[in-house]
Amino acid sequence: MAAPLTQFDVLAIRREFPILQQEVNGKPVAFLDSAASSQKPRAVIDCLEDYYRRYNANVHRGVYKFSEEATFAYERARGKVARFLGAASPRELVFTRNATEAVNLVAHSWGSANLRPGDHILLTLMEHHSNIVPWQMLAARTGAVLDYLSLDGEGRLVLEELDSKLNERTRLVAVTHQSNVLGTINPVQYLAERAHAVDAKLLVDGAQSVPHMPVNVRDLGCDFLVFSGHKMCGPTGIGGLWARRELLEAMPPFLGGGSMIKVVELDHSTYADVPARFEAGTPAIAEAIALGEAVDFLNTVGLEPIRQHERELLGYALERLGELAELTIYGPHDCEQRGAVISFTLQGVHPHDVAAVLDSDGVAVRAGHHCTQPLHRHLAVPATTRASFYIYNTPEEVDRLVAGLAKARKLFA
Ligand code: C6P
Repeated sequence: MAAPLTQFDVLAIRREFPILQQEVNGKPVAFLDSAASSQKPRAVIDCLEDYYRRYNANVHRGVYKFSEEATFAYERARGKVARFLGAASPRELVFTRNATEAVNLVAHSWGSANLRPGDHILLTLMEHHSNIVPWQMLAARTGAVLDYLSLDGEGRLVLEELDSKLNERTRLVAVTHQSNVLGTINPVQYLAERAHAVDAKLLVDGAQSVPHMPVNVRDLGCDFLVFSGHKMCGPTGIGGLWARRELLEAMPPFLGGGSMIKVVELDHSTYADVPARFEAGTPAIAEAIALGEAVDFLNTVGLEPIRQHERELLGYALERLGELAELTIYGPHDCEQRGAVISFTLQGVHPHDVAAVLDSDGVAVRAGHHCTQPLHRHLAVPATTRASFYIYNTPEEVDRLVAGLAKARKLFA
C-alpha cells in the first residue's frame, strides 16, 4: 500500500515534466536517478527555446538589442542563483560548466596560490571523485599532503578524528554536503567552525544538497561552495562556484582568454574584476538563463517542502526495502541525517543486473561505483545499485522499485 504524502501536490508537479509522461518498456517511467541528473520542467525547456528563438546573441559584447537582452538575462540569472544560495552579492557567484569544473577552479587558482609543500588538505572517504582528483593533482603540483576523515558503520563522518587530523598545517577541508551514495548529510556548520579554528578554509560540495534542501552559504559558514545546474532542474553545461568575495578577489585567474581581461599588452595582461575574471570565453548563455528559471521553479515549490517530501519518500522507501531480507542498504538509518538517495546490494545479484531488471519494468536506477571508488573500497563492494528521489517521485514508484527487486531476486536465485 502506498503511503500518502502530505501537503505536496506531487502529481501536479509531475505534470510539469514532459519526459515523465512517457512509457518505458510499456510502463510509465519511474525515474529514480535524479542524483545523476534531474529531469527538467517545461518552464526550463521553454526558457532555452525562447533564448534561441527570440534573442540569441553573445553577452557582454554587443550594443544591439539581442545582445543587450541576452546580457541582461544572463546577469539576472546570476542574481537569482546568488540569492538562492544566500550569497552577499551576485559578484560572489561564478558560472562554471558544473561542480567538477568549480572544484578544479578553486584547486588551480586558490590552491596553487596558497598551498606550500607539507600543507594539508583534509577530505573524507565519502567524496565524489570530483572532490578528490583535483586535490590529488594540486598536491602533486605543490607538495601538499592529503588526509581523509573516515566513516562509521552507518556511513557518517568520524568527527572525533578532527582532533588529530586538523592542525596548523591544514589549509583546506573539502567535504560533500550530502553523499551521492550514502545520502549522509554532513554537519557543515560544525566543520566550518573547526576548520576556521585552525585557519583553514572549508569547501563544500553542494552537488547533492543544493537541489534538495535550503542551502544558505552564510548560515553554513563555508568559504567555497560548488554545485551543478543539471541536478537541480536546470540544463547540463552550467553550474557554479560561490566563494567569499574577499577570497575570490584575491584569487588569480584559472583560464585565460576573452572576457576575463582589462588590458592585454603583447607580453602581459591585467585581469577583469570578479566574477568575469573566472569566466573566460563565451559562457553557456542559454544554460545560465535557464538555470535562473530552474531556481524560480524550485523557489515556487519551496525548498523546505521539497526536503519534507523527499524525507517522507525516503522513510517510506527505507521501510519497504527493509522487507527484503537479502538487501544490504548503506548509509545512516535516521532520515534526519540523510537525503533521499539509497544505495544497496542484493545478495547474489550483480548491481548492473538489478538495474537491468528494474529497467525492464520502466524503473530507472543507477548501478556502479557512482564515481566514489574509495568509498566503495571502504564498503568492501565493487559496486552498488542506487535509487535516488526528487520532487516528482511518488510512493507508487517506491512500490515498483520494491517489486522489481523481488523480481530480480527470483530471476537470479
Ligand atoms: N554525481 C552521480 O550519479 P558534475 O558531474 O560536475 O555535474 O557533478 C560532480 C559531482 C560532484 N559531487 C557530488 C557529490 C556528485 O554527486 C557529483 C555527480 C553524479 O552521483 C554523477 S557521477
